[in-house]
Amino acid sequence: MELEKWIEFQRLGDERGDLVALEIGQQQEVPFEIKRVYYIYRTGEGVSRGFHAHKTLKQVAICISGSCNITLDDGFSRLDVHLCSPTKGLLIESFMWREMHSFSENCVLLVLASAHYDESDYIRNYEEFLRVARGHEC
Ligand code: T46
Repeated sequence: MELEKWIEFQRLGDERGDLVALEIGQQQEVPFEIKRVYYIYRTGEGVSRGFHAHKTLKQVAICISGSCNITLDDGFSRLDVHLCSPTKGLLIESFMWREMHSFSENCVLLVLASAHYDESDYIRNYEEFLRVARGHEC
């Protein structure tokens, strides 16, 4: 499976600065209907987050300020991806283990999600993830 999938958003900038519009229901670039938006900010120095996969949820993560790294793992290979652009969204598919590291002090990570929050959709145990992801792939 290709781990790194990016979506480019149009920058509607002018001499005053930049603007990106994400219209719910109109956003052709996002390959799912956006049901939820959340953002992660004020992450402490050295703090890592994530360490889970989702059974069905698809997401697009956009670093709208600062930078962070996301490690993606499909159960077969791992890739560290650097996010630092408000016009580039990282598509995170279901059955993809993710870890977020190296948040800059000013990092704001905006996430578009395909479903409402549901704790039962999370796989938080890595060994369980490997079993499911490898079985899922075959
Ligand atoms: C993901 C990565 C990129 C809610 O109540 N509603 C929500 O929509 C979310 C996202 C979280 N929460 C609660 C659940 C926890 O009590 O907020 C708390 C922190 O969530 P969590 O520990 O899952 O946060 P992260 O940063 O580890 O993971 C989050 C998303 O949960 C996850 O889906 O892919 O960001």
